[in-house]
Amino acid sequence: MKTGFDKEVFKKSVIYNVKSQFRKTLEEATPEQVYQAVCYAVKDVIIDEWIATHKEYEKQDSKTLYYLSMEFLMGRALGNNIINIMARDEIKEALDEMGFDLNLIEDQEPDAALGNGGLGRLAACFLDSLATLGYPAYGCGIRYRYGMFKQKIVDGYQVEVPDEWLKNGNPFEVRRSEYATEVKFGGYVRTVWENGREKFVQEGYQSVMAVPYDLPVVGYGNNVVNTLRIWDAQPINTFSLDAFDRGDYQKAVEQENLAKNICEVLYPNDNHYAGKELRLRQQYFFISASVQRAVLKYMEKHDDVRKFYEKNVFQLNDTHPTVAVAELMRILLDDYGLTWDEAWEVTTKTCAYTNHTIMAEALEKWPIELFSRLLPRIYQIVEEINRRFIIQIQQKYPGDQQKIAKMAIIYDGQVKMAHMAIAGSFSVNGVAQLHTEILKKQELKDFYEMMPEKFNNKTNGITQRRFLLHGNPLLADWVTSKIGDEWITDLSAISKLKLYVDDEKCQHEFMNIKYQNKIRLAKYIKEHNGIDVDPRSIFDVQVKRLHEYKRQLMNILHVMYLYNQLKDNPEMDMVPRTFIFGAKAAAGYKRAKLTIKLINSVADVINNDPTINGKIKVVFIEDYRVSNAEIIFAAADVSEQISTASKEASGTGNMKFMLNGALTLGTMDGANVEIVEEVGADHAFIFGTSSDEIIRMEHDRSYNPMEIFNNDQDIRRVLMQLINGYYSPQDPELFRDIYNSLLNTQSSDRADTYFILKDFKMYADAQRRINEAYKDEQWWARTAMLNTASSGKFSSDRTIEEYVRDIWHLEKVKVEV
Ligand code: DL6
Repeated sequence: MKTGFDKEVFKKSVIYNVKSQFRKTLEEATPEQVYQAVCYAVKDVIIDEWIATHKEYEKQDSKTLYYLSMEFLMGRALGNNIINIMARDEIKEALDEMGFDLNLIEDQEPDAALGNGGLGRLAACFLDSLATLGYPAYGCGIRYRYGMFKQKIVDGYQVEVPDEWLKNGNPFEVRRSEYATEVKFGGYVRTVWENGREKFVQEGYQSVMAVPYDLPVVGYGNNVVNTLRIWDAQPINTFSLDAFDRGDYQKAVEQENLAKNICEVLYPNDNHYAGKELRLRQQYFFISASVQRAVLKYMEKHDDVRKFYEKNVFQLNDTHPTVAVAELMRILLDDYGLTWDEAWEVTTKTCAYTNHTIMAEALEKWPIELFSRLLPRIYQIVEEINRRFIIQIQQKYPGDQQKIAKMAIIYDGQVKMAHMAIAGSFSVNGVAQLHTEILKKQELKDFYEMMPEKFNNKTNGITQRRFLLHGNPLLADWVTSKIGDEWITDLSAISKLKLYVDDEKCQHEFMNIKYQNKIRLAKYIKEHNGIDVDPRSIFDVQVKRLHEYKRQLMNILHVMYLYNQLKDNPEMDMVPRTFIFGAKAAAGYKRAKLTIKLINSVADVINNDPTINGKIKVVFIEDYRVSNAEIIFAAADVSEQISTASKEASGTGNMKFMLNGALTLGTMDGANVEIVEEVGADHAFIFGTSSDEIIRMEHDRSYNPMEIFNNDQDIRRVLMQLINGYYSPQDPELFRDIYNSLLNTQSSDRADTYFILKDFKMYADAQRRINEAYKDEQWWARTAMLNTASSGKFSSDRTIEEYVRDIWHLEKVKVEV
């Protein structure tokens, strides 16, 4: 525990908060009210450190990172904050003495689900690491009123329910109305001459007020508290008198609605771009506010905006915040009167871009008509950036029109955000070695060839403080008892566990903890799904967003195949297996939603078949999110990372499973490659077609799944069960689309776009190897321990240090309270 935490003061604070917030005594308060009161008491502890941190940053005039992201998938704050102020034991004790269970209180908190999946959770892990390492940083995003939808499963189908996470307020946030900033949309640009200079004035626009809410991001045990700043939109003048006076009622209503709509909801698409006008509004809204504020803050203490980049760096989390390039240019040109070259130098020394996907459907391209109507001044600037960029291309590749067609920022009636991000940034990074290589050799080849110095790799990471220390307290305590607690802030130290992997007693302890965690998950499944699962069975888990490239379909087809084998041969030698799925599908993604229905239909048949003696169970965990993920990772034996090679940029779930001692069953894709490198190929189950081979087959279109279907009766049997009503007797046609997707060419797409049939038998073989390996208890225990012990590389602390070293160049700051 850190000094300075006073249990008795804390208790009084909780009692006082219940009284002042809810006019109740502790006995009368609901669990939710007690939760709020506890949060306010914790906030009291944090707030002094928060103030002190920012004072220190100011004193040192530190260079600051702005991590610009449409998504921050933070999960719950209370448990994490308590851990990071190092007061968990004391607070638990204090609450015990008051008659409350800390775990139940933590369960009152809604997840802050301001993100879809990997990209948003990565941003949250990065914030945790930045604060823990003591680097000055802001996360900048949107305060969506509704975050990622809640998923209900009704009759096997996904139903989306709005996520009212702010219903009871957010105790940790602080509204900073003093930093409210105007953001302008639409209108037109008038050119005026002033003192012999051309000036651009936006007129006839609509505007909204961006109001920031700050959330504390608490570093682990170091007094550092950084800020996640999320912006809310408010009308400038609600029903402004002006508008009424002129009878312009319509305009006043429009302003009000514009503000209301902007922050209403997170677009629930992962790796898919929907091209909606409101999305572009959201992007410009939070970027304009964040960039304006960053420049103003800098100018409070400095007088030369030309040196802005010396003290500030903007990391663009995918292309979503790319409009920052043009917005910074606008501010420098129009508000500070810099020349184009001066402004461009500042901008390209400030911005850096991370690419998170090669999926074509995720690439953002905005129609010129929409972009220029919504952001007329910004569009002018983008046109000029494009004009100059094309000149550069022409100089490098004289006469090569193809290069311009492939690389221009504006082309074919569209503004291409990735191209602008690359042109406007000094660094472009992928998120795992393989991904970065694919970017360089395939997807961004032309850009790499023209400016190789910008490209670099930063393999993703995860915070061990949430995904081991908080999510798996039994294992965390055990690890600490063996090797001390250094791993909490330096995960490379976890390799010291390697000393114990051959120690039988340790193996036993390790597997016993896994067993306890499996009991915890089994209880959760019983409560939430009403299904009994046997904690002695292999817990084989695939939890992540539902997307065809992630191949949940291959997993469930394999379950169907295994079930067929078991039906044919009930005595088959098989370790009981519980296949656990958790996944949200984008609301409009029909095939993904049908896959959820398929999983649940298969579960219904198999779980209710007494003839297989419970050897297979299938569970679909409803509403997969950060808070239940922590319980799931801790309990997994097998981590399914089975994307089509080349498609998963990195993956981060794979790292969370590894840290918690699960063995990877995966393709050589994303960060799986590096996981295997760390733990050794003998300690993971790797299968499938290589990324080179996949890319080759995509190019020469040589792959024909029908051949496999015709020649393999096991596969044919499984696929026929999709269309003969085996799992949908009421509606045999229900899964026809899935069947078709595997065998029939779909519009422009090849059949079986994600090579499921191609990899199927290799996958089944890897599954068989798992079955055999699990029987050797000692081998499994040793390998599970070895996975935990080899996970050091995958801390987001390591990732952040690499960003700092190669891109951000920040200085660590010490905060004394
Ligand atoms: O980099 C974080 C995460 C990767 O681990 C996943 O592999 C990748 O799919 C994900 N990408 C996205 C892309 N969204 N968009 N655009 O979420 O990023």
